[in-house]
Amino acid sequence: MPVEHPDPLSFKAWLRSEALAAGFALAGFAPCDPFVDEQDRLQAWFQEGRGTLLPYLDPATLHDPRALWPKARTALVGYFPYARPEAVPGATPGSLKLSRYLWGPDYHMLLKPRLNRLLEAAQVRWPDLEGRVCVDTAPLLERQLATRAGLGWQGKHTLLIAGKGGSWGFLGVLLLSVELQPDEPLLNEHCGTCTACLEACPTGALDAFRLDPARCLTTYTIETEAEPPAKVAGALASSRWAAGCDACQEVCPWNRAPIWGNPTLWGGPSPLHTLPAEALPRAAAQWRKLTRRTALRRVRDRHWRTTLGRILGSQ
Ligand code: B12
Ligand code: SF4
Ligand code: SF4
Repeated sequence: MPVEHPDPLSFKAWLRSEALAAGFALAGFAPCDPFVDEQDRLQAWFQEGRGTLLPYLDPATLHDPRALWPKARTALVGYFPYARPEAVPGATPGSLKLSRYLWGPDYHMLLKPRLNRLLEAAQVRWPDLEGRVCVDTAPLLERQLATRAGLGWQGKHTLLIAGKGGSWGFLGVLLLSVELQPDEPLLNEHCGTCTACLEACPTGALDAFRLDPARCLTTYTIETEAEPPAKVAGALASSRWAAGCDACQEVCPWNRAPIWGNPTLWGGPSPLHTLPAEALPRAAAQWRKLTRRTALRRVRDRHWRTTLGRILGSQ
């Protein structure tokens, strides 16, 4: 007997409403065709050595979602807000700045199970449906997919701005083996003449729509323990961004009244956010205790100590 499929349009509407019910503030649909327009830009980006500190980014496959998974036809892209108005890095006098995205639980752990459950429920409705969940770690141009799905545009700081919803949100992608009608992509960016993020970046890592990871503070505080160049090390010490960095988003006018994260998920400050810098823990056991169940656990205690040493001097 042939397998019965639901009407694709009502299936798509159901998928979107389930994604929203799972905590995504926005969800859109994009085709998984290669990003032909990005190919030259990608090539230039890698030729300039921008990927050197991020060896997991593969220029040969990044432009094509089907290089990651050949069955991919449609991408459901979700935007999951995380910032809270009361979570302001460095608000307590003397404290260091820890990026907003690290204040709560590890987002991989939050988004992946939600998308996996959505896939399982979808497979019940569409019997031979296959899917792949991608949150951050897959070689996939998530922000470009989000733009294609109509969620927003890549600002000059390169992050996805969901219009008035701002940019304080994670992206999660569910690749599906079925072709569903795509949403209208956003064809234009809305940064206009603004250059606030380029000017606010403590290290000069940004030029319009392009970031140099070898100068971004997030690279040195999260991704690698490699020694930053002197100028970046100076900016790290003076800006006091000790884990991640929000400087380019804090100044963005689109973040004036953003979509805020759910308060029950993204809690208030821990001692790591309020202690004076000199009193912050350096011992591994203390670090592990204070970072339990938070995204900060991804930073190894040795790396944390190195960063503290770089900011405070290694006394
Ligand atoms: C590697 C990576 C990093 C690297 C490099 C960042 C980068 N911009 O590429 C580092 C470690 C620096 C980093 C930092 C951060 N990251 Co990060 N990161 C990623 C990751 C894993 C891959 C990104 C990637 O593929 N980069 C490759 C380059 C080539 O892509 P690109 O910057 O878009 O480059 C294109 C543009 O420059 C364009 N271009 C070039 N010239 C021109 C000219 C014009 C006119 C235009 C329009 C475009 C254009 O062409 C290039 C090629 O397509 C993604 C997850 C994912 N799989 O997508 C998360 C991701 C981008 N990161 C995220 C976050 C939250 C951050 C931080 C905010 C964390 C923090 N607070 O510290 C910072 C922000 C720094 C910043 N301003 O981007 C979120 C962003 C959510 C959002 N709203 O957009 C993502 C999507 C993770 C997630 N799943 O939520 N990250
Ligand atoms: S995250 Fe910080 S260092 Fe990196 S580009 Fe943005 S402002 Fe610059
Ligand atoms: S600060 Fe200005 S230029 Fe930068 S992303 Fe926001 S609107 Fe665009």
